[in-house]
Amino acid sequence: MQEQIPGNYPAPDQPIDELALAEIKGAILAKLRLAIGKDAGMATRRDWYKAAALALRDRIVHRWLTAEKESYDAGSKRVYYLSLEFLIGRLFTDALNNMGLLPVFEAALGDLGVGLDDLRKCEPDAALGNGGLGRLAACFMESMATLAIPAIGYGIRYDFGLFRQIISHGWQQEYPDEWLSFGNPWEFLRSEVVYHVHFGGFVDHVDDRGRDRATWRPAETVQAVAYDTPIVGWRGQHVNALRLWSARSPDPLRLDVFNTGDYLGAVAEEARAESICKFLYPNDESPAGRELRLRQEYFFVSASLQDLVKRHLASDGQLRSLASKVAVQLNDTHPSLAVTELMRILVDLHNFRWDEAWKITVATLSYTNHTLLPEALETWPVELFERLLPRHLEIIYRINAAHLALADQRCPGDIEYRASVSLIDEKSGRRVRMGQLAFVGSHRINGVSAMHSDLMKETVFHDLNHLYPGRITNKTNGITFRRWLMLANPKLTGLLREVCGEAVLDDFSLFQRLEARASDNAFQQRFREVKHHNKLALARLINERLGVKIDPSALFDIQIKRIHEYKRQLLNVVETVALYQAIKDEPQRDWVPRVKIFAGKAAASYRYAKLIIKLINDVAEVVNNDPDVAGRLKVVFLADYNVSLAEVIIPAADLSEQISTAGMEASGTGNMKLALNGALTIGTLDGANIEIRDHVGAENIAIFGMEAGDVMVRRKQGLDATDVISRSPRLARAITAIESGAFSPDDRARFASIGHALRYLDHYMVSADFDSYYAAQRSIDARWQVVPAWTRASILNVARMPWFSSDRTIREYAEDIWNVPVRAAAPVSEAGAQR
Ligand code: T68
Repeated sequence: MQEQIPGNYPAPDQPIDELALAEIKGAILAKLRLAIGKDAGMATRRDWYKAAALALRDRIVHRWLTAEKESYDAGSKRVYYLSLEFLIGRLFTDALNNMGLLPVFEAALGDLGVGLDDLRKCEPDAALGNGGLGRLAACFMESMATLAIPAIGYGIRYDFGLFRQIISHGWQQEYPDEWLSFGNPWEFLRSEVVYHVHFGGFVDHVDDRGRDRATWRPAETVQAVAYDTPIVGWRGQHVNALRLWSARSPDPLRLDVFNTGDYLGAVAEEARAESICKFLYPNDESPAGRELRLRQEYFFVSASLQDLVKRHLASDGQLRSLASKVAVQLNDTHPSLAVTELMRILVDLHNFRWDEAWKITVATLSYTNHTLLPEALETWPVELFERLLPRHLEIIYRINAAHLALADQRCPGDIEYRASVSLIDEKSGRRVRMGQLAFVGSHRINGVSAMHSDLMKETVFHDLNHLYPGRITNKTNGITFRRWLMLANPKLTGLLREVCGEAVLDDFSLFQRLEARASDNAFQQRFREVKHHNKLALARLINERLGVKIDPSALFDIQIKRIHEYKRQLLNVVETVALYQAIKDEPQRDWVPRVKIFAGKAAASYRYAKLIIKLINDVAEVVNNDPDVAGRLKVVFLADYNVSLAEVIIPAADLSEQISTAGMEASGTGNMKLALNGALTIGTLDGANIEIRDHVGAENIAIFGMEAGDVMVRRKQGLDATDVISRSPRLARAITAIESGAFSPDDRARFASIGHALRYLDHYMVSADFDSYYAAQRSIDARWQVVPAWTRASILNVARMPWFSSDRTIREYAEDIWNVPVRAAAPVSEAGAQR
């Protein structure tokens, strides 16, 4: 019998060690009694889940404390990843898998009469993020732990995460996400780790022997309390903390006010403080409540910087060396205030000279940009800054003065250049530009795909790039294969282990061994069986949730992501309508059976996106109930898309829809997850689709549509799509059906605005790209019918995706941006590697 090595991913045929099994059973039972206060007879599933999670957590904590101590003793440089979003999903099986304890826990729970899978589902998703940006932060946390980079993720512990989506009569409705209502077994409340965060008031200036000394006299103080969640890396060798801040008032109950009988007034301060961490902001928020957003941003930046400065002082005794021991990554502009806060800490609180403080700040910070869409670039009214963060505004002005002086040197007298690089936008009622602030205050600014990084240089940051050449760098996104392949798709993982060897779990480059088998009939058959198994699971889920029966041998055509005009779910729906009409015209033809599966949330205030959801559901209603297309076309919208639902959908996908208007999707990461699981991509030359094409080969992906340059040209020419519609009877007919109420007999004018937009305001080029997309879809139909060729392309997609591991991305950050050492490759035990 092979020894069970802790943290080793056991091979499928490896027997469970009896001693380990007994120990885990004992640990779970002890937790059930002592931490939950129940015995086995009384315990609910949720009690069992918590007991098992706590037993697992104990095992992680030992590694965690060891890793902490080692990195402190070694004086290692540390990475701090500041992000307002961490879209983690469930942690239980992720942590079990990385600890190599999945089989033994499964067996132990089985012996105790509970199913691991049932328990797994008791865990609510931690949905502290909107979409790609938040999920990227979660993948990065896992990869940093895997690569043994000492790191802390800093964010906010929102009481309510991203809203729960319910579809009622086809419309999206939002409900609060009460993810904490049954407690959270992963987190440690650090009651002793509390920082004061200030707002408002005014600034005093005194002349201290020729040096201006500023003292901020804030009007309001909020406390930030730390909650730590351990994030364990692959094989459990290293554990990092995700530290999330919760807000509370230093004065939770005003007894004097309470005693006058004003009970609400007595807790008003507490309510105001707590509102900071009450809920996650949706990404397309309305102006109402935006002040709260700025408060959130400063709250978590200030607490995080105080924490890391304290840590650094404890080990180094002075701040001069900060940049050699600390790398702070700003995940988008939401933590941009770190530039001003670090300057304030150094200059106001630690008496640094301005110029030296500035050098330290720039050398410490770096910034990741995730979007070029002008409407998504953060700016704040100067007036709001003045009111909320008066000292920070002064600091911004001073940074800007030096920065504009440099601009004047570079381009003397060029007013436009000056205006374009300025930290203050003077055009739309003075506003602070957070992107410019983050750029100027960082030594590296990265985009998230090759094309996006190039566009950064050409568009939004063109002039800043000219002023600070060499700062912009590209770091193409990645995804963690542990969650998106091993956990989500154990059967495909099994095949990979068999064909590529056990070492494939540690060295993804071994995926290439699949290539030799890509045309092998017997292997193809097994590969298809895996896909079929995953499709059956998704079909079951769709039937349970929607009562819609789908054929698991149909082509599963998947578009899962936030609902946004630029992501063009509308293009997909219009094509669905055209296909529906075509099938009805010629019902006898040999149509490829397709199931169009959509999932995604629209921001609550984004009315047009919500109308698109309604359209998808209205089209589904008509199509799914039309006997003329039965067996050929089904349309499904799955509600409440989240990480856990993605884990079921992705392994079942045949076709991945990555159809954004070229130039608008910074990278995409769903595209990588789907291709890794063997879906072929139909996509535009946008974001990381381009790099996916380069890796999988142009013959194994379906590219269509305008390129980013064409889009810009067409925009300049005007958006009216009458010309393209008049040349495409198919498109004209689909639009007419939609706008005239063919899918909304109860309200024929419901989609008139969509028809209007498609005809005259084709900003996202849905009409302009339609014919090309329709043709690409029909070529997919043709390919699907040649089963061996399709299977081969699907296998080659899997085989050629290793580069998109977030381990590769994090290695690049570590080398080019953070300057921290990285473990060469996760150590593989002999037992693990040689099987
Ligand atoms: C996404 N951005 C990009 N933003 O759209 C996607 N925005 O192309 C990319 O792959 C991903 O980031 C990771 O780099 C977002 O997800 C947001 O969620 C967001 C949130 C708040 C405010 C603005």
